[in-house]
Amino acid sequence: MYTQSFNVPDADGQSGAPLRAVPHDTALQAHFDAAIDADGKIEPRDWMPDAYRKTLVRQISQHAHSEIVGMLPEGNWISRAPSLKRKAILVAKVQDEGGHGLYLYSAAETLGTSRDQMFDALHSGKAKYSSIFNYPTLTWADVGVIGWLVDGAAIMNQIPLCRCSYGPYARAMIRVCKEESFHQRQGYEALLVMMQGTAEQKAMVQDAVNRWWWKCLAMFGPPDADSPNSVQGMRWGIKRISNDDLRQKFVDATVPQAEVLGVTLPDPDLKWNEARGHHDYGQIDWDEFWAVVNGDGPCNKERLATRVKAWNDGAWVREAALAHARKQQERAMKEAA
Ligand code: BYC
Repeated sequence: MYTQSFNVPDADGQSGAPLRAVPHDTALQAHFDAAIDADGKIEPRDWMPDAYRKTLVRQISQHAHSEIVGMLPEGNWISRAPSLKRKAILVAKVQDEGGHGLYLYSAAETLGTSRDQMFDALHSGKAKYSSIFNYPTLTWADVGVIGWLVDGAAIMNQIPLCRCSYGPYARAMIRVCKEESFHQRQGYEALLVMMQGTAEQKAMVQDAVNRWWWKCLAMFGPPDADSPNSVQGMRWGIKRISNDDLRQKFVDATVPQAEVLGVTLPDPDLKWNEARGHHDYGQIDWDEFWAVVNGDGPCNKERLATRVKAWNDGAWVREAALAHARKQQERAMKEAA
């Protein structure tokens, strides 16, 4: 998927490493601006301002980390899924999230950062990943609610990224969104089944919705007025819809789904506003959001420790794979000689 973008010739018509060392030049800047203004795509071999590159590395690597850490809360339920069917669905979903992380690391690599650098940033606690994955999954209903609400929020945020100005990111997001749509539906369907079950099952679903609703609204990021990266991100066509507008779209889309499901969204201020043509909703606890983003959520330490352990435990697999690749290459060279 990404390799095709390496075929785009650079300013000298040569191919090779990304153009990082090209000095700032007004003609190059003008060319870049014109491409952005025309809603065109920027490809890895195109000249781009350093700040654009840095913003993309920040966002794409955070996104990749979110997918990888996002495997943990649900992975926790694979061994306890209530039936073989639910287990097979959950295994496939968690595996998809791992795949999304890999597409996204590949997209970030086209910007000249290495996977090792990105992993180091995650494992040392320097890199951010989505706040939502620092909360525990207490019951089976949490798995359904993650599919319905967390993946639902993720799709709302990610569909506009399919039109992001950076080609490799936009193309990765097209596939990610298709898979996320299956994730959202499987979660909603699992909840529909539970809501036709016993009073205890219904209460379990309502309890999970109560615990996840506000965290999902916060997932879209700080209010536009407090979002330092938004204005430039929108100017560059990386972000297409603002944090607040996406949050509003999510609320409006979710209210009727909650009605069909038969659950109450835990917000006494949630009501349709005829004049705005949208639902009004209550105050998000931004102090809690920033505490979680800054490492102080209920599961931050556990999530990071699990990832670091998985990385360390997997060292022998990486070494073996590299040794195997080296041997294969040596054999191929001998045969060719
Ligand atoms: N959590 O200026 P802002 C998934 C940070 S994976 C943590 O608005 P921006 C799934 C933000 O990074 C879902 N941090 O930033 C996987 C910035 O800090 P830095 C992940 C957050 O970039 C498995 C600061 O706050 N999706 O769905 O313009 C299973 C100020 O924010 C959060 C993506 O990553 C947060 N929630 O907008 C199931 C999508 N929100 O970097 C599901 C791609 C904000 O300046 N990312 N921050 O230190 C984006 O669309 C944008 O980066 C954001 C933030 C909307 C998240």
